[in-house]
Amino acid sequence: MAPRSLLQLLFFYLGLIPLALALVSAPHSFSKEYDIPGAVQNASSRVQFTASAAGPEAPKIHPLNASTFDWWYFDVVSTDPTSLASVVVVFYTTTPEAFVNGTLPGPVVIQMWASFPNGTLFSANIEAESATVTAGGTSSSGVWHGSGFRWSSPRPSEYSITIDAPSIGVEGTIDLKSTSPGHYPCGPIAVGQNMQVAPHIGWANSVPDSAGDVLLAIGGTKLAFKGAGYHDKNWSDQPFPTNVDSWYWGHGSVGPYSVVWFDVLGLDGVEYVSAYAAKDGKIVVASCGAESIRVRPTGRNSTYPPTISSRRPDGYHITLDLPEDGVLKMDVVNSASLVEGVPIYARFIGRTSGSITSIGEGERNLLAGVALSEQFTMRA
Ligand SMILES: *[C@@H]1O[C@H](CO)[C@@H](O)[C@H](O)[C@H]1NC(C)=O
Ligand SMILES: *[C@@H]1O[C@H](CO)[C@@H](O)[C@H](O)[C@H]1NC(C)=O
Ligand SMILES: *[C@@H]1O[C@H](CO)[C@@H](O)[C@H](O)[C@H]1NC(C)=O
Ligand SMILES: *[C@@H]1O[C@H](CO)[C@@H](O)[C@H](O)[C@H]1NC(C)=O
Ligand SMILES: *[C@@H]1O[C@H](CO)[C@@H](O)[C@H](O)[C@H]1NC(C)=O
Ligand SMILES: CC(=O)N[C@H]1CO[C@H](CO)[C@@H](O)[C@@H]1O
Repeated sequence: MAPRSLLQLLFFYLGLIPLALALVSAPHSFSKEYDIPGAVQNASSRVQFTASAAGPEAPKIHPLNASTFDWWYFDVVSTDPTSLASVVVVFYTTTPEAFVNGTLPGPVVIQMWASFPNGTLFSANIEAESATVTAGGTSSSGVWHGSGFRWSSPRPSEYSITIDAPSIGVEGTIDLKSTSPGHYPCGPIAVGQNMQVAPHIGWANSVPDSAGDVLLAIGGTKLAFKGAGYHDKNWSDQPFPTNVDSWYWGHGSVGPYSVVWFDVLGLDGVEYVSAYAAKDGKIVVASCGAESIRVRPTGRNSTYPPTISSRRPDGYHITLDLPEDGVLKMDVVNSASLVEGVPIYARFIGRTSGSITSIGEGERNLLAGVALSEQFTMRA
């Protein structure tokens, strides 16, 4: 009898292996795969602006038509104060008309920008044949077929971009390990949340801050650095210029806080905002309340609202209302421009400083950090 029960035992434990594997891979087990064709569809798109169980990473536009866009954005900025190194990669599904007029081919395309430690810039666009996105929970992967660019989640809340694109002379990896919980414009990641940061502008920020690790070769020159990484996605059911007058967006750290700001002036004349700050891996504010945040340009050329001719301020002053910690004031001083030659758009690396003012403790200065910011203006 003994050998038989040993065998039974063996089969019992063997039976557990698939179960154990299923449990280990549970975060991925609800993933869904989406195929995005390389041609724009002549159909009305279904567009999602209320969060569902499909999560922040899933495509929000089905199918992509000529007036919609849906994309996935990643960046890393060096945290070494002596370095101007950065990288930005955007996986787009958009027509040239839906975003900003022919600055991009389309509809399935990658845009990449990098800056070397001395500030020298690199940028390239690369077209893909079609795309496949797999998304579930805080994991996703995307393959832009034929471009040499893909990303995946080796573990939940981790993202790894792999590049093998000889046509533009770029290869290597960009890794993000999230340190701050994701959010939607008005609150944490949860089913039922509003996903519009301004009318018709969808936004989901899976990685507000992370430990970023970049190892690239660009035209045979190595670009390797560690820094603050960020990942989000945005989408719309209408062409971008239909709804946006101007906006300020960025992410940065100051003291113990990881901050993401969004301050949009809609074409309807209304200012829409989204405030996010996290500390010790927990959200301290995630709000779209009108008083939760204010972002204004500072220094030279600080016209507000910004116009196409006055578009490059020295920096930004950002005030956030943190419900428990007090009022966070943050100044960003731009130290390098990362995009040249696009009149309606600017992107900067910046250095931050700031203070927190709380009842009882007065105003305390915070340790400096780095930021990556952008502004759009459609105003002549
Ligand atoms: C799109 O479909 C509509 C309705 O079927 C048709 O009238 C129109 O000509 C089509 N447009 C294009 C560009 O194919
Ligand atoms: C695309 O879909 C959107 C949302 O359904 C719709 O408003 C728009 O008219 C469509 N555009 C085209 C060019 O079919
Ligand atoms: C788009 O192109 C039109 C026509 O050339 C031009 O009037 C408009 O200013 C452009 N918009 C942007 C955002 O570049
Ligand atoms: C800046 O760094 C890049 C990459 O290492 C190099 O190719 C370039 O010559 C440098 N430029 C200057 C002005 O030193
Ligand atoms: C989407 O978000 C990224 C970063 O948040 C930003 O670079 C991009 O301009 C945004 N665009 C739109 C149209 O929402
Ligand atoms: C467009 C614009 O106003 N540019 C100004 C930005 O600030 C510098 C320094 O004051 C001026 O020289 C530019 O003319």
